[in-house]
Amino acid sequence: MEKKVFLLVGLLFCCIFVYGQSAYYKSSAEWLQKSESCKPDLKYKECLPLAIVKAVKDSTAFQGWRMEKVGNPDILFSESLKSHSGVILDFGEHITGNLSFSLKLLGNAVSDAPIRLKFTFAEVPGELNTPFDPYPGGLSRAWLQDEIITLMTVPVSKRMDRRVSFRYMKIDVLGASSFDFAFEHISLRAQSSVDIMKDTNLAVTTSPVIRKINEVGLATLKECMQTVYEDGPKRDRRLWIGDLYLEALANAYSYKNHNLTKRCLYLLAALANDEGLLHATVLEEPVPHPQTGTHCLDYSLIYNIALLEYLKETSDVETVLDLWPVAVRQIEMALRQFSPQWIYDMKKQPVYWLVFDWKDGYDRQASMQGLTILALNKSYELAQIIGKEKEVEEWPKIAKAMRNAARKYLYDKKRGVIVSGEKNQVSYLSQAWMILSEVLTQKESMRAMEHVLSMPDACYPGCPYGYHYVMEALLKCGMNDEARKLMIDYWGGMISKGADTFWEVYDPDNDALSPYGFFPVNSYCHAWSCTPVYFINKYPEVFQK
Ligand code: RAM
Repeated sequence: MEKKVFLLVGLLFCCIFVYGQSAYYKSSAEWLQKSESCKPDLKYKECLPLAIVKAVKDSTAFQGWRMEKVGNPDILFSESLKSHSGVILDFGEHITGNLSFSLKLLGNAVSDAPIRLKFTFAEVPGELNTPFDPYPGGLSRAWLQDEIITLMTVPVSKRMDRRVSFRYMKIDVLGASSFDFAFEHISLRAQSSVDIMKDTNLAVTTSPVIRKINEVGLATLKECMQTVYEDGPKRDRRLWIGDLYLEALANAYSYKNHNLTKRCLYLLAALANDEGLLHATVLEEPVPHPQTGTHCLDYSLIYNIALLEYLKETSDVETVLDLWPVAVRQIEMALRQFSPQWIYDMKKQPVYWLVFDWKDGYDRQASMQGLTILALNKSYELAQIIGKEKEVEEWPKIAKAMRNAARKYLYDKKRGVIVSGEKNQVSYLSQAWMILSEVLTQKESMRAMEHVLSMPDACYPGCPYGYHYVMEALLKCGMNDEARKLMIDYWGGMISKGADTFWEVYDPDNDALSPYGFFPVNSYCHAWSCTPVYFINKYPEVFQK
């Protein structure tokens, strides 16, 4: 009963927030309610530490560190914690939740002073072995998972308020007097909105490496499926449109929790800005709200594609009819950014943030041209399914004009590649987006991809998010062997370096790469990296043979 009242009050606040924003869509408040009604219940599991490990410096290991098993956690229940300060516990898998522990006195000890403990949680070994301070990163220092707790007396039981995400946990005793104490209990209450799947009934012919990639992808997705599709359970712990799209694709081939997708689509729509433009990211707490001012025009268009995929998976026309005005508006907003020649104008005000990939120096113009064409085509397909194509009959014509413009201004016919920006940059992603949007014919697509893959100085992606679209493009132009190789080299490469969930950022040649100036703050269980699950299960003829 109490919970119900609390929820109702919360929802009321949200509605006030939505109305207070002078909502562009008149149904915003209703959409927020629909989103809330799809909020999943979380499933919980008690997890215990499996081993004591020690960090070993190893230049051949990922980020220079690996863990080695040195003992059994049992000793922490009988021996003084003071003699084990700095101990590292391995929980054996990536988990997300709240830590609980209780401490007891040893022998005849009497507690006579407070104790001070520091817990550091890490997704990967390097994170535990790189000093956090002085903090050089661009994002909040508080994302790093080190927590200092002062306990006034022992025996004591404690549940940590902060939800953490990790595999390894280090405990330092920062302050204690002469009395001895040990753990009586320590566990993590792990949470997710789904129960882990380890397999998706892959064909018996599937190679062990692809099986392992599928398994790690499933674990990554499970960790990110909380009460929304989070981008990363350690950081940023919120819904981003790009991550939602890729998670929903993988979900459709695994957990099939389509209600979570529905919740996220409604939530984003309800929190659009006063022009109807979606925020790239929204947060659930303390009440659902957008990260005001954060708009990524590529993500706005990806929303439409996600909506179409949702419809194809669920046949839920009712939801799509509700959200159709949102899709129309995202297209309108994108079209405003084009030149009279139908080329995406990177300088036109307002200049929008375009994500596509975290990669320094990557020119996004051609990618945006390609994505807009694709979004026009997919949104038109959506219109046809729900009987709205009359409303938007000019879209195919605009898409055609953009395609012609792309071929005229962005296609270097001689070399057979798409170029982007003032410096005519050749990148993997410029090719990928022009292939996905069918600006290039099948033959031209293969030529462009072959060219870029063999070009040592081509701009390659920095993230699994970017590589997702490269994979899609390879499969679209029939380069199945190359797609398989890319999956094994790239996602398999993370596994060879010790990944048990896939990382936000991965460049095989630079373990320390970070968009935030400090690799420990990267997310090492990241939603947008889970899509091998989608590829492996959607294309069994390529990946399961
Ligand atoms: C970061 C995260 C997230 C991504 C945005 C654009 O915060 O990596 O996944 O969607 O950037």
